[in-house]
Amino acid sequence: MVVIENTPSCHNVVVCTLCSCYPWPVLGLPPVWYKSAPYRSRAVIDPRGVLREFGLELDEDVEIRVWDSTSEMRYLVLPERPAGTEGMSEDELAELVTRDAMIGTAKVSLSGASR
Ligand SMILES: [Co+2]
Repeated sequence: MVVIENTPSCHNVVVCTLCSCYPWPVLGLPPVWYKSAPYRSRAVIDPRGVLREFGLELDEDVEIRVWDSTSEMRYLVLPERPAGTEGMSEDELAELVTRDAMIGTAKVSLSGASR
């Protein structure tokens, strides 16, 4: 398993174009949309558009990298730390992290789980 880090200039998204490979030991069962044909094909062709449909609008100057999972290689996104969390403990930060943030279809926000 490989963990890829989101930064202010680069956002990572995980997909499995072939089937539905997923880091299930860490994240549990994949959401239904992860296994859907539209997500699997469009995440590669139009990642910015797909993220927009998830409610995630990224600036044009933010690079989007799409990681295609296989049975040998699974990816997990390390979300970007949101502003205003400087004084928070590791446990408090962990509570902000959502499943979707670790797939890359959401960011971590101070308001917690947004979906
Ligand atoms: Co697969």
